[in-house]
Parts: sequence; structure tokens; C-alpha cells
Amino acid sequence: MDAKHAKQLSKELSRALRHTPDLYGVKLDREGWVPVNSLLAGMQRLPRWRHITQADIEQVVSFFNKQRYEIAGNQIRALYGHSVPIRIEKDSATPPPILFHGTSQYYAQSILQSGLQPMGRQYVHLSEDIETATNVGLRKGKDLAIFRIDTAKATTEDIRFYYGNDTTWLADSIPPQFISLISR
Ligand code: HQG
Repeated sequence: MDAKHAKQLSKELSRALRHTPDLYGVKLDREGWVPVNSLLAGMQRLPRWRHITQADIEQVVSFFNKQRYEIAGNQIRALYGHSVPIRIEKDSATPPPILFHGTSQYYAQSILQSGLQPMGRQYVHLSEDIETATNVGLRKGKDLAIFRIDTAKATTEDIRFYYGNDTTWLADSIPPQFISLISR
């Protein structure tokens, strides 16, 4: 599979597993899992993916360094990014003492005032390192803003964090007192 095809298929998986599973005839369970064969059947109804196989899906899941999806047994799920109306349950876990959030300067003032909110998704997304936060933030424009989140302090004040993947953590929201702007 070439990179272009992998990217297209990954975006389609994102639509199915994060945003609009109904359009693919699948239903996410409370942890976001769906049977791979149901997803395949749903995708094969689309002309573009009518020849898609389980091997293609398995390949795209491991194609990118960024771990977006997970396959276990005969099920698949997205690890983060959900916008479906029913909340996907994540196990809370202890994050590193500092996390980062990359975004556009355009949002910086609002974030400093009202904290990080999940906006169109179920959770706020945080990065383990500045490089990841930079890549996330640059999706929103060239005027990068990087925030530092004092997770150690937030944890002592009952803010919960959830594990997404090796570089991504999730939270319900982050109040402004735990956030500082480190670059502009
Ligand atoms: C902003 C991609 C104003 C926030 C990425 C962000 C990530 C506020 C935007 C994952 C705000 C939401 C998620 C407030 C937050 N006022 N703006 N109070 N609170 N925002 O795309 O974190 O490649 O939903 O700064 O790499 O950018 O798809 O979230 O800019 O890992 O796998 O609201 O999606 O992963 O934007 O990205 P998004 P995100 P994939």
C-alpha cells in the first residue's frame, strides 16, 4: 500500500470509528470497539472501497508511526479523537507530570481564559512531548502556540487523565490555572 492510499484509508477509518459509525452500519461499544468484519462489510458498500480486505485494514493500522487504531482479536477501535454522541469510556491513568497542547495562536487567549475544552470531540487531546504538540498545533495554522499543562498539580485537584497512545493523553477539560503558554 502506498502512502497516499494509506492516508485515504486511515481517514475513512477515522470517519467510521470516531465520528459517524452509523454511515458504515456499525455501532461502537462503550470502549469504541466494532467487529472488523462488520466494518469491512460497511466499507465495501462504498464504491471506492468495494475491494477492501481485512489485510488492507491491518496494514493501515500499522502503516503510520502515529498509533490511531488498535486491533484486538476480531475487533478494531480508534484510540482517541471520538466525536460520537455516546461517550467512549477510557480508563483513567497517571500521566507524566507535564503534558503539552499545540494549537494556533488564534485560540490562545480563549484557552488562557476558559481552559482547554474538548470542543468538537469527547476529550481534550494532550501530547507527551513538544514535538508531538508542534505537529498537532501546525494542523491549525502556521502561528503555533504551545501550552504546558501542569498535570501533577491538576491530578492533586481531581482532574482525570486518560491514556490515548504512546504520545497522546486525554482529559475531560483542563481549567486555566494548570495551563501556561510556553511559545508563540
Ligand atoms: C482548541 C489529531 C478556543 C484546541 C491530532 C484545538 C490530535 C479551544 C481545537 C487529535 C479551547 C480542537 C486532536 C478554548 C480547546 N477556546 N479554542 N477554550 N479549548 N480549543 O482537532 O487537539 O491525526 O478537535 O486548541 O493530531 O487539535 O486525527 O483537537 O485547536 O492528536 O489522528 O480547539 O486529532 O489526530 O481541535 O487534535 P481538535 P486537537 P489524528
